[in-house]
Amino acid sequence: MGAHSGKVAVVTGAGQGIGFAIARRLHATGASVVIADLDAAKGEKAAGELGAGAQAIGTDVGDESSVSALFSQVLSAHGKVDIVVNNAAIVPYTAWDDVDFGEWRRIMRVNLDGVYLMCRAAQVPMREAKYGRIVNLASNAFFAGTPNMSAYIAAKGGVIGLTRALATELGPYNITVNAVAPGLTASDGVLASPHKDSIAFVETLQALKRTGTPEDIAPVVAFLASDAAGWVTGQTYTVDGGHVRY
Ligand code: 4PL
Repeated sequence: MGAHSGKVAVVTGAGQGIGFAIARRLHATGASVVIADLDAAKGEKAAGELGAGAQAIGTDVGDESSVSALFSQVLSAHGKVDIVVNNAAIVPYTAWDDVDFGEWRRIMRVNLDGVYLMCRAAQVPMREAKYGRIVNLASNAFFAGTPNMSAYIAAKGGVIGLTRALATELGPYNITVNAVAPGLTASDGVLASPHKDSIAFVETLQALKRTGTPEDIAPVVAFLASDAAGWVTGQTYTVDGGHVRY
């Protein structure tokens, strides 16, 4: 019996990177896992790697009807949703004054509106079941004010705020809402972006002198998504090798 056996979990952005590591962890500990990624082909490939008990549903978290279709499909396949992990995000690397309003909105749409839409849809079946575990991915960049990520940091601050607010709103229904704030992590997205060039410098700021990986993030998400975390809600756990401390 794993920590998530019999549970149904939806993980957004799980076609790669931190999301995939989370999906793999929840699957390994017994959950049926739905990989909700914008890139349907990548999602299918990820689900295929996990095997039985994993499926992919192409989803745009910033689109209300796409999110609604995701939950309809999950509910008709499984009859419930125990765990939702809101991981999908755009991770930009753009100087503040090169971000125009269209780019600002694009990042807000996915990174903040997407979390709102997913939480709003998730709480319907969770309320009915009087059980739910929602884990939102924030970032330690919210605490550090990391350069070249202004819209991302503003959105992640919104995610932390929404996490606190929804913990209050959904607590009476036995739904916990928490956030995990990774630091710079050697994810697929980071390794394909200019962020990879910050790895050596950020390591000098960390208490732990190595590069964080998606496998370092997944167990903390898995804990907050488990029955064992039933007395934890409204919190943000920073998982960054001791980069920021507060
Ligand atoms: C410290 O969340 O937290 C780069 C890229 N550096 O996405 C992040 C730091 C990045 C971060 C992040």
